[in-house]
Amino acid sequence: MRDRLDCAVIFPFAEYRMSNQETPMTESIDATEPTKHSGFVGLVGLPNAGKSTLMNGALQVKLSIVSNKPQTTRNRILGVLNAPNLQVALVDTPGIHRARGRMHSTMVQAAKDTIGEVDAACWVVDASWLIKKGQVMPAETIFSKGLKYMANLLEKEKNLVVVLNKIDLFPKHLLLPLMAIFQERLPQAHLVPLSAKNKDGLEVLFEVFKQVLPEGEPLYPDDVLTDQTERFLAAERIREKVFLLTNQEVPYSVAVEIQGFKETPKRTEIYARIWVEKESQKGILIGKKGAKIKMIGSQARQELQELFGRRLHLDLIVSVRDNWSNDPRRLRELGF
Ligand SMILES: Nc1nc2c(ncn2[C@@H]2O[C@H](COP(=O)(O)OP(=O)(O)OP(=O)(O)O)[C@@H](O)[C@H]2O)c(=O)[nH]1
Ligand SMILES: [Mg+2]
Repeated sequence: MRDRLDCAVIFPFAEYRMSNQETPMTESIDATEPTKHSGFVGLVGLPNAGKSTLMNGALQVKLSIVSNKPQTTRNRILGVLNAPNLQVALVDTPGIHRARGRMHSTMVQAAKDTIGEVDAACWVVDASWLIKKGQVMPAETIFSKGLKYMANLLEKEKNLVVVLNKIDLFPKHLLLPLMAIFQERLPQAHLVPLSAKNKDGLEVLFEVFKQVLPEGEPLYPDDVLTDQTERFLAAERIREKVFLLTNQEVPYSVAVEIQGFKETPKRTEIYARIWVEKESQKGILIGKKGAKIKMIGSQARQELQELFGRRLHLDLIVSVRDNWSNDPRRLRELGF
């Protein structure tokens, strides 16, 4: 696992493709070989739809953080999926929403930019939201507000997959009428109902990826998992625990900065600073007698030990930086 994580693959995709995908014109094609497909697929959609859960389920590794709160993912995260005759460079993106503040605008822009840069867009929809009182909502209600915006954004996409996610939450007989509504709005789309959480329907999704992606050899060696560093993954796992263990505005006011990452013969030592925007948030994050921050630290440490496959020491400090999420310089320093 460890060596798989240490790679760094640089965006933008187009440049990567040009330097890696040139096949000599003279190469002969063996007709008996099954056709291979590869390319970039952007996982896009509204917050909380299950994009990161889908990415993790497809990769069978927890790479992106997940929570029941919207706007969990803040960056584009590449995860390389290898299946028989298929390699998909999946790009998890922040949920597209009406952004307030500089950090959220940057997140939404990154998600929207992804659509234009990938070979195929995979729109992940929380289908359970479209069922009310045991019935599928009318099309005009479905395609109002956020889903209307997404459908408009994607209607010209030739290579479009629409994942109707969270099918474990409603009766199966509602799927056909729901699919008919999406097919009418986006006739070119391949529709795939699935449950990312239960990994139910992923095989069908992989077959659809073969249909929408170009023929070609894998873009990455098969031991490459992501473009993210261990430092980033560590910061994210800490942030996930903050999302899961705090409420209201606290998760949205938090950034995690790794200030030290040391390998010793016995263990990895990680020194992280959790930034908040107000003293009151610092108090909440630390909790009574430090109980909350201890819980965040111990849960993050356990998971990171598993992910990195070695013993880990995790040191967390909470500091206040007023309005960091609107400060362009701070945002750049924090990787936005
Ligand atoms: N029941 C059910 N829950 C799901 C499914 N997929 C995702 N979830 C839950 O939905 C919530 C949001 O999942 P995420 O994967 O974080 O959603 P996201 O689209 O990445 O959200 P953002 O990063 O905020 O844009 C979490 O609580 C998941 O456990 C599913 O198939 N079924
Ligand atoms: Mg996410």
